[in-house]
Amino acid sequence: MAEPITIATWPFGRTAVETAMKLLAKGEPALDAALAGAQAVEDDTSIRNSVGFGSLPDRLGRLTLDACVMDGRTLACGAVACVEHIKHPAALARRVMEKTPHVLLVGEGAKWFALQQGFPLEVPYTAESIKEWLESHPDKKKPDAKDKAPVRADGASSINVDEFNHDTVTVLSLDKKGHLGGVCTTSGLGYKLPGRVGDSPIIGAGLYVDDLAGAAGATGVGEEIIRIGGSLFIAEQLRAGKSPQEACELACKRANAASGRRGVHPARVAFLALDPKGNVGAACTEKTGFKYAVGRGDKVELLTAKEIGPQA
Ligand code: SD4
Repeated sequence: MAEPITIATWPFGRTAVETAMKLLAKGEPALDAALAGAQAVEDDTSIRNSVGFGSLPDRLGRLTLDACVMDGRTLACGAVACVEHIKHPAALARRVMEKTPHVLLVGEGAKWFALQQGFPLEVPYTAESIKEWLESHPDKKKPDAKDKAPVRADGASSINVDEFNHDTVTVLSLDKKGHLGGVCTTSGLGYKLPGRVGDSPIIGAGLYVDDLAGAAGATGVGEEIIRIGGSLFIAEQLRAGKSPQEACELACKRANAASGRRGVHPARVAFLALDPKGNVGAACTEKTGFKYAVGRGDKVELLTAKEIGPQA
């Protein structure tokens, strides 16, 4: 019997961890627990800029959500991207995994599948989210002298992913039977270009889970995470014998090296990992201020990830 454990990104990951740990204590499977945890965060509209409804929409004011799930026992996985009007994209991603031969459904197709599966269409906007979108729209703002990041076509440059601006919850759980499950759900970067999809619903980028190696997840600027296949990279490091901490640090080094080749410093990404024995690790690139929640037994703590600079 393994000691159950759950880890999740950012301080609001505590909500996910607390929810998941209650299910793991009852002997529920890791994927069920991680999904319930992620959905608790999707449901919490009080979390500013966070996952799910109430988050920051895209450049045109449309809120589109991305999510994926993966089961470490079988490598079964499912994902949805750029889906509108669906409150629980992670649950929808699980339906893609269980009810279709596919891995990823996007946009209108994902919405059509959601309707077919009985998901209601809902209005994702709140008075606060519309007001905030109007007031902070980057097209209205003069460039901030402090933000030296070059302007990029993906619109990511105007949004710094740091302690105060983040919106992805990645939840990794280990259940009593020693199986791993993971879920990632997000509204993506605020003010992204319409149609933009980040790392979060991409298996191997925002999430990868394999009982025979370990589980890994990501948050931060998705373009940088996709470029290095971040979560699969970490899983392969675990498979080769690295600890979760070493593997996350190596992924940050790789991300910094990759972004450096295009003159972007730092990469602004963060990773967390959990191995099948219950060891955890996390690391972020500089200025990301990445914190993560860890639950073991009935204790949940918030830890600060080690920052990896470009010289590391
Ligand atoms: C994305 N990785 O869409 C997400 C954003 C994020 O904290 O994690 N923000 O690129």
